Amino acid sequence: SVSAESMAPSQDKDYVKVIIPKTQEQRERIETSIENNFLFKNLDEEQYKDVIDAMVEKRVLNQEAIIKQGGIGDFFYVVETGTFDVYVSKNGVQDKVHNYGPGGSFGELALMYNAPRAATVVATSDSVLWALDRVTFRRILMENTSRKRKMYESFLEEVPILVSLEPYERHKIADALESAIYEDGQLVIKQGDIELALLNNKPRAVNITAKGRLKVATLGKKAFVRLLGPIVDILKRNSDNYETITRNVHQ
Ligand code: 1OR
Repeated sequence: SVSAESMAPSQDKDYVKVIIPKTQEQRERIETSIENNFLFKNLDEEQYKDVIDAMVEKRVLNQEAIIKQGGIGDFFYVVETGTFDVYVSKNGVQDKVHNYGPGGSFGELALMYNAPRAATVVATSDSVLWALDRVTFRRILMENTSRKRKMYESFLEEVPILVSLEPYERHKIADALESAIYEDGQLVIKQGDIELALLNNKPRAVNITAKGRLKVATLGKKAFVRLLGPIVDILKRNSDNYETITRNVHQ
Protein backbone atom coordinates (compact mmCIF):
# COMPACT_ATOMS: atom_id res chain seq x y z
CA SER A 1 0.00 0.00 0.00
CA VAL A 2 1.09 3.55 -0.59
CA SER A 3 1.65 5.65 2.46
CA ALA A 4 2.03 9.36 2.98
CA GLU A 5 5.20 8.78 4.96
CA SER A 6 8.12 8.23 2.61
CA MET A 7 10.73 5.49 2.96
CA ALA A 8 13.45 8.12 2.75
CA PRO A 9 14.68 8.99 6.20
CA SER A 10 13.71 12.48 7.24
CA GLN A 11 16.30 15.08 6.34
CA ASP A 12 15.01 17.73 8.70
CA LYS A 13 16.77 18.07 12.02
CA ASP A 14 13.67 19.18 13.89
CA TYR A 15 13.25 15.92 15.76
CA VAL A 16 13.51 15.71 19.50
CA LYS A 17 15.80 12.92 20.63
CA VAL A 18 14.16 10.33 22.84
CA ILE A 19 16.15 9.88 26.03
CA ILE A 20 14.98 7.30 28.54
CA PRO A 21 17.19 7.62 31.64
CA LYS A 22 19.02 4.40 32.44
CA THR A 23 21.73 3.05 34.67
CA GLN A 24 25.19 2.08 33.50
CA GLU A 25 24.22 -1.52 34.18
CA GLN A 26 21.24 -1.22 31.83
CA ARG A 27 23.41 0.36 29.14
CA GLU A 28 25.82 -2.54 29.36
CA ARG A 29 22.96 -5.03 29.08
CA ILE A 30 21.76 -3.29 25.91
CA GLU A 31 25.26 -3.30 24.44
CA THR A 32 25.56 -7.03 25.05
CA SER A 33 22.12 -7.66 23.55
CA ILE A 34 22.89 -5.85 20.30
CA GLU A 35 26.56 -6.70 19.84
CA ASN A 36 25.97 -9.52 17.36
CA ASN A 37 22.90 -7.99 15.72
CA PHE A 38 23.52 -6.92 12.13
CA LEU A 39 20.94 -4.12 12.21
CA PHE A 40 23.18 -2.25 14.64
CA LYS A 41 26.38 -2.61 12.64
CA ASN A 42 27.82 0.43 10.87
CA LEU A 43 26.26 2.99 13.21
CA ASP A 44 28.45 5.95 13.99
CA GLU A 45 29.12 6.90 17.60
CA GLU A 46 26.26 9.37 17.85
CA GLN A 47 23.72 7.05 16.25
CA TYR A 48 24.80 4.25 18.58
CA LYS A 49 24.40 6.51 21.61
CA ASP A 50 21.00 7.78 20.42
CA VAL A 51 19.72 4.24 19.97
CA ILE A 52 20.80 3.21 23.45
CA ASP A 53 19.38 6.40 24.97
CA ALA A 54 16.02 5.78 23.34
CA MET A 55 15.60 2.13 24.29
CA VAL A 56 13.21 1.24 27.04
CA GLU A 57 13.30 -1.94 29.10
CA LYS A 58 10.25 -4.13 28.88
CA ARG A 59 9.62 -7.26 30.90
CA VAL A 60 7.14 -9.73 29.49
CA LEU A 61 5.64 -12.84 31.02
CA ASN A 62 5.58 -16.29 29.52
CA GLN A 63 2.72 -16.57 26.96
CA GLU A 64 2.28 -12.80 26.63
CA ALA A 65 1.75 -11.63 23.03
CA ILE A 66 4.09 -8.66 22.70
CA ILE A 67 3.02 -8.11 19.07
CA LYS A 68 -0.33 -9.02 17.52
CA GLN A 69 -0.74 -9.62 13.81
CA GLY A 70 -2.77 -6.80 12.23
CA GLY A 71 -1.88 -4.38 15.02
CA ILE A 72 -0.21 -1.00 14.62
CA GLY A 73 3.60 -0.83 14.62
CA ASP A 74 4.81 1.18 17.59
CA PHE A 75 8.08 -0.41 18.71
CA PHE A 76 10.97 -2.50 17.44
CA TYR A 77 12.29 -5.06 19.94
CA VAL A 78 15.61 -6.66 20.82
CA VAL A 79 15.66 -9.75 23.05
CA GLU A 80 17.97 -9.56 26.06
CA THR A 81 16.85 -12.77 27.76
CA GLY A 82 14.08 -15.22 27.04
CA THR A 83 12.46 -16.82 24.00
CA PHE A 84 9.65 -15.99 21.59
CA ASP A 85 7.59 -17.83 18.97
CA VAL A 86 6.26 -16.14 15.83
CA TYR A 87 2.87 -17.09 14.35
CA VAL A 88 1.31 -16.07 11.06
CA SER A 89 -2.43 -16.51 10.43
CA LYS A 90 -3.53 -16.95 6.86
CA ASN A 91 -7.02 -17.94 5.75
CA GLY A 92 -7.94 -18.76 9.31
CA VAL A 93 -4.97 -21.11 9.78
CA GLN A 94 -2.24 -20.15 12.22
CA ASP A 95 1.30 -21.43 11.62
CA LYS A 96 4.37 -21.13 13.77
CA VAL A 97 6.96 -19.65 11.39
CA HIS A 98 9.93 -18.61 13.47
CA ASN A 99 11.41 -18.19 16.93
CA TYR A 100 13.83 -15.86 18.66
CA GLY A 101 16.26 -16.06 21.55
CA PRO A 102 18.72 -13.64 23.18
CA GLY A 103 20.19 -11.16 20.67
CA GLY A 104 17.32 -11.64 18.24
CA SER A 105 15.21 -8.71 17.11
CA PHE A 106 11.77 -8.30 15.58
CA GLY A 107 9.00 -5.85 14.81
CA GLU A 108 10.86 -3.87 12.15
CA LEU A 109 8.52 -4.59 9.24
CA ALA A 110 5.50 -2.58 10.35
CA LEU A 111 7.80 0.35 11.16
CA MET A 112 9.66 0.23 7.86
CA TYR A 113 6.66 -0.13 5.58
CA ASN A 114 3.94 1.56 7.63
CA ALA A 115 2.11 -1.73 7.44
CA PRO A 116 0.07 -3.68 9.99
CA ARG A 117 2.05 -6.15 12.06
CA ALA A 118 2.76 -9.15 9.80
CA ALA A 119 2.85 -11.74 12.57
CA THR A 120 2.06 -12.42 16.22
CA VAL A 121 5.03 -12.72 18.57
CA VAL A 122 4.48 -14.58 21.86
CA ALA A 123 6.89 -15.01 24.77
CA THR A 124 7.64 -18.67 25.52
CA SER A 125 9.37 -17.81 28.80
CA ASP A 126 9.52 -14.81 31.12
CA SER A 127 11.67 -12.42 29.09
CA VAL A 128 13.41 -9.07 28.99
CA LEU A 129 13.18 -6.93 25.85
CA TRP A 130 14.59 -3.58 24.83
CA ALA A 131 12.05 -1.56 22.87
CA LEU A 132 12.96 1.19 20.40
CA ASP A 133 10.25 3.65 19.41
CA ARG A 134 9.14 3.93 15.82
CA VAL A 135 10.49 7.42 15.20
CA THR A 136 13.99 6.60 16.46
CA PHE A 137 13.97 3.32 14.56
CA ARG A 138 13.09 5.10 11.32
CA ARG A 139 15.54 7.91 11.92
CA ILE A 140 18.55 5.72 12.69
CA LEU A 141 18.12 2.06 11.80
CA MET A 142 15.88 2.13 8.76
CA GLU A 143 18.15 3.68 6.18
CA ASN A 144 20.87 1.03 6.38
CA THR A 145 18.41 -1.80 6.69
CA SER A 146 16.23 -0.91 3.72
CA ARG A 147 19.22 0.01 1.55
CA LYS A 148 20.87 -3.35 2.20
CA ARG A 149 17.67 -5.34 1.74
CA LYS A 150 16.97 -3.59 -1.57
CA MET A 151 20.54 -3.91 -2.79
CA TYR A 152 20.69 -7.67 -2.28
CA GLU A 153 17.06 -8.56 -3.00
CA SER A 154 17.25 -9.35 -6.72
CA PHE A 155 20.71 -10.87 -6.38
CA LEU A 156 19.59 -13.29 -3.65
CA GLU A 157 16.53 -14.34 -5.68
CA GLU A 158 18.91 -15.73 -8.30
CA VAL A 159 21.07 -17.79 -5.94
CA PRO A 160 20.08 -21.46 -6.49
CA ILE A 161 20.52 -22.52 -2.89
CA LEU A 162 18.18 -19.76 -1.74
CA VAL A 163 15.26 -20.06 -4.18
CA SER A 164 13.07 -22.00 -1.77
CA LEU A 165 13.27 -19.32 0.91
CA GLU A 166 10.49 -16.94 1.90
CA PRO A 167 11.13 -13.32 0.90
CA TYR A 168 11.41 -12.43 4.57
CA GLU A 169 14.11 -15.07 5.07
CA ARG A 170 16.07 -13.52 2.19
CA HIS A 171 15.71 -10.15 3.93
CA LYS A 172 17.34 -11.57 7.04
CA ILE A 173 20.19 -12.90 4.91
CA ALA A 174 20.59 -9.49 3.28
CA ASP A 175 20.90 -7.95 6.76
CA ALA A 176 23.76 -10.33 7.53
CA LEU A 177 25.73 -9.98 4.28
CA GLU A 178 28.97 -8.08 4.05
CA SER A 179 30.67 -7.26 0.79
CA ALA A 180 34.30 -7.96 0.05
CA ILE A 181 36.57 -7.19 -2.89
CA TYR A 182 39.23 -9.50 -4.27
CA GLU A 183 41.82 -8.32 -6.75
CA ASP A 184 42.78 -10.30 -9.84
CA GLY A 185 44.57 -13.50 -8.89
CA GLN A 186 43.73 -13.29 -5.19
CA LEU A 187 42.69 -16.52 -3.45
CA VAL A 188 39.04 -16.45 -2.30
CA ILE A 189 38.70 -20.03 -1.08
CA LYS A 190 41.62 -22.24 -0.19
CA GLN A 191 41.40 -25.94 -0.91
CA GLY A 192 41.59 -28.08 2.21
CA ASP A 193 40.49 -25.29 4.49
CA ILE A 194 38.33 -26.99 7.12
CA GLU A 195 37.14 -24.17 9.24
CA LEU A 196 35.14 -22.51 6.50
CA ALA A 197 33.54 -25.51 4.80
CA LEU A 198 29.93 -24.85 5.70
CA LEU A 199 27.48 -26.96 3.80
CA ASN A 200 28.88 -30.45 4.30
CA ASN A 201 31.55 -30.03 6.96
CA LYS A 202 34.18 -31.31 4.55
CA PRO A 203 37.32 -29.39 3.73
CA ARG A 204 37.03 -26.93 0.88
CA ALA A 205 37.13 -29.03 -2.29
CA VAL A 206 38.93 -26.59 -4.57
CA ASN A 207 40.76 -23.32 -4.71
CA ILE A 208 38.75 -20.38 -5.97
CA THR A 209 40.75 -17.51 -7.37
CA ALA A 210 39.52 -14.12 -8.50
CA LYS A 211 39.75 -13.61 -12.25
CA GLY A 212 39.71 -9.88 -12.66
CA ARG A 213 38.44 -7.70 -9.84
CA LEU A 214 35.78 -9.63 -7.94
CA LYS A 215 33.08 -8.33 -5.67
CA VAL A 216 31.38 -10.88 -3.43
CA ALA A 217 28.74 -10.84 -0.72
CA THR A 218 29.86 -12.92 2.24
CA LEU A 219 27.81 -14.56 4.94
CA GLY A 220 29.74 -15.45 8.08
CA LYS A 221 29.64 -18.98 9.46
CA LYS A 222 27.51 -18.10 12.49
CA ALA A 223 24.91 -16.33 10.37
CA PHE A 224 25.00 -19.14 7.81
CA VAL A 225 24.25 -21.74 10.44
CA ARG A 226 21.56 -19.63 12.10
CA LEU A 227 19.82 -18.52 8.91
CA LEU A 228 20.42 -21.47 6.63
CA GLY A 229 20.79 -24.31 9.12
CA PRO A 230 17.17 -25.38 8.64
CA ILE A 231 17.44 -25.52 4.84
CA VAL A 232 20.70 -27.47 4.99
CA ASP A 233 18.69 -30.25 6.66
CA ILE A 234 16.09 -30.08 3.93
CA LEU A 235 18.80 -30.24 1.29
CA LYS A 236 20.43 -33.22 2.93
CA ARG A 237 17.15 -35.12 3.00
CA ASN A 238 16.63 -34.37 -0.66
CA SER A 239 19.93 -35.79 -1.81
CA ASP A 240 19.43 -35.25 -5.56
CA ASN A 241 18.96 -31.58 -5.02
CA TYR A 242 21.80 -31.58 -2.52
CA GLU A 243 24.20 -33.09 -5.05
CA THR A 244 23.22 -30.54 -7.68
CA ILE A 245 23.64 -27.64 -5.36
CA THR A 246 26.90 -28.96 -3.95
CA ARG A 247 28.18 -29.30 -7.50
CA ASN A 248 27.12 -25.75 -8.31
CA VAL A 249 28.66 -24.40 -5.13
CA HIS A 250 31.93 -26.04 -6.04
CA GLN A 251 31.96 -24.84 -9.63
P1 1OR B 1 6.31 -6.73 12.23
O1 1OR B 1 6.52 -5.32 12.58
O2 1OR B 1 5.44 -7.05 11.07
C1 1OR B 1 5.84 -8.94 13.53
O3 1OR B 1 5.74 -7.51 13.52
C2 1OR B 1 7.26 -9.32 13.35
O4 1OR B 1 7.54 -10.71 13.28
C3 1OR B 1 7.75 -8.82 11.99
O5 1OR B 1 7.75 -7.40 12.01
C4 1OR B 1 9.08 -9.52 11.88
O6 1OR B 1 10.06 -8.80 12.59
C5 1OR B 1 8.80 -10.84 12.63
N1 1OR B 1 6.92 -12.97 8.27
C6 1OR B 1 6.70 -11.78 8.81
N2 1OR B 1 7.24 -11.34 9.97
C7 1OR B 1 8.06 -12.18 10.61
C8 1OR B 1 8.34 -13.45 10.09
C9 1OR B 1 7.75 -13.86 8.87
N3 1OR B 1 9.21 -14.02 10.94
C10 1OR B 1 9.46 -13.15 11.92
N4 1OR B 1 8.76 -12.02 11.75
N5 1OR B 1 7.96 -15.08 8.25
C11 1OR B 1 7.32 -15.41 6.94
C12 1OR B 1 6.09 -16.22 7.15
C13 1OR B 1 5.34 -16.49 5.85
C14 1OR B 1 8.82 -16.12 8.79
C15 1OR B 1 10.13 -16.15 8.06
C16 1OR B 1 11.12 -17.06 8.70
